[in-house]
Amino acid sequence: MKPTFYVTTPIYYVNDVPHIGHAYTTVAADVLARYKRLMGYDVYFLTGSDEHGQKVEKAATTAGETPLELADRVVKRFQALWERLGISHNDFIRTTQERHKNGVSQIFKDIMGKGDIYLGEYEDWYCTPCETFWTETQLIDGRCPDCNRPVEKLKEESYFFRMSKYQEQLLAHIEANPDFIQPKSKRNEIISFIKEGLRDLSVSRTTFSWGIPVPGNDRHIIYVWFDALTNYITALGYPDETGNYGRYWPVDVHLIGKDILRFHSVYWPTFLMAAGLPLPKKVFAHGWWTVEGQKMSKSLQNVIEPNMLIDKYGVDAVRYFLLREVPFGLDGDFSHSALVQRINSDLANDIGNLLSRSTAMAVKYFGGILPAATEMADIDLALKQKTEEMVATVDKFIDEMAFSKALQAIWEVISAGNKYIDDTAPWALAKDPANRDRLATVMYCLLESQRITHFILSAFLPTTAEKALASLGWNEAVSKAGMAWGGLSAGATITKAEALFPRIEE
Ligand code: ME8
Repeated sequence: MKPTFYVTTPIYYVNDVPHIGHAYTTVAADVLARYKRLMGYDVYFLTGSDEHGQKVEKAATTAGETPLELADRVVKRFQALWERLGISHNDFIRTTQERHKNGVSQIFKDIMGKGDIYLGEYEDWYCTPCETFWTETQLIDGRCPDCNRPVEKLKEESYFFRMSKYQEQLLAHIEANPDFIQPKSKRNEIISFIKEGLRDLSVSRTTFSWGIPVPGNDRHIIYVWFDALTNYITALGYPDETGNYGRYWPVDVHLIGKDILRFHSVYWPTFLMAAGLPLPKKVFAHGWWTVEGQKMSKSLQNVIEPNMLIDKYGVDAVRYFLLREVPFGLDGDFSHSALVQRINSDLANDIGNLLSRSTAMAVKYFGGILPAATEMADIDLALKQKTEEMVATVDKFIDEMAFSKALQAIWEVISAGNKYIDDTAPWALAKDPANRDRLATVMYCLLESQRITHFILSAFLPTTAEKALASLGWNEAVSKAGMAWGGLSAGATITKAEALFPRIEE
């Protein structure tokens, strides 16, 4: 049986349209999913939409729609974008689906049955846009500490989750599992937060109606984060534990932005503890994108729309830039000039040129029929070794979610390929028929190194890799074996590759 790998993105709110931040997390999860499939895993990749709560209700009122009409309309934009971006998710969960609503009610009831959800009364400062209550001391200058907007005092009857009860158990879990929360700096922040003391959490609202009612008391709506987080198991069919839930839970990694780490590393694990379910293996919080040095916001009108970038630069250039430009886990800045720079140097120049030069020579010198390698010289063995080492390095970096380092390692092999051409000078070898065997070996090594490179790159740049592999005459089924040197067989048909990435003149 194949080992399993379950990866998720946040489920995005439908009161906002998709932008580069949403694309970022989703592309990263896609790379992970595609890579693990290459490595022979049985992968389940989940994304979806968060459709309940006051924010969506308000946005719908403003738009003159019902919340469901709004959700139906906006969810299509997310789904269309994922299609364009080549996202290979196995499932898309919407929190308005019956499977989700049933699962959430069931878990809420289970935890209530165990006495860890109880009815009480709440009075505190509430930030409507963030749907979060804050204590007096958490406010900054009387405003929401997350978004800096005004808060209002709210008093309501509420169900509470006994989160305080799980403080020590959660801390012990974090201590015992150093990789549970990543990156490390974020883990330390969460540990400090928990040590300040966990209060019981209000998990129902009576101030609006768009959501899942509390079982047995439908004056109350289940708190949107309780509802949303549970998607990670309702999508697997929970409470039915036999199917996908039994197969894929606990999740290998929840990929999220740093804005929602507390929900994923404090609330969610304690809900699961209360329900008696296993905890996620890893929660990884990546950094935040700004745009040309500024926070992305509707009011600044600087929100980067991924469709517009894809139209202009192509899907793989966008995927590449997002994961190459900024180390995963750190904050980054989006700028058009940086994107154009990456496209022209890394894509058009390095990888694109290498493939078109190499395939053109194979066509010119061998009529497009891949020759066999005969005797390998040191320089050939060095290229082979570099390629093989890259495969191992990439594996390690991907396990660490170090996508930019993985790409860097791949690009080192691409540079080595370009240098190999300069050093071996195939055009000089071609002048003398006595060098025919030598030329054959050079061509084989050059093309095989790129075959492996594009094979592994298919996780990052699926459209480009498919074109490249086709021109390298490689059309075998995807399997881990494809990473090994020697995959290309003599006699394969090589066709001259078109420019993979046109240069951008601006
Ligand atoms: O928080 N930089 O949904 P959301 C990087 N529904 N990533 C960004 C980003 C930016 N500037 N802006 C958004 C929610 N993101 C909840 C989640 S999960 C059970 C419920 C990405 O639509 C990043 O992944 O506000 C962030 O965590 C997510 O979008 C927030 O999406």
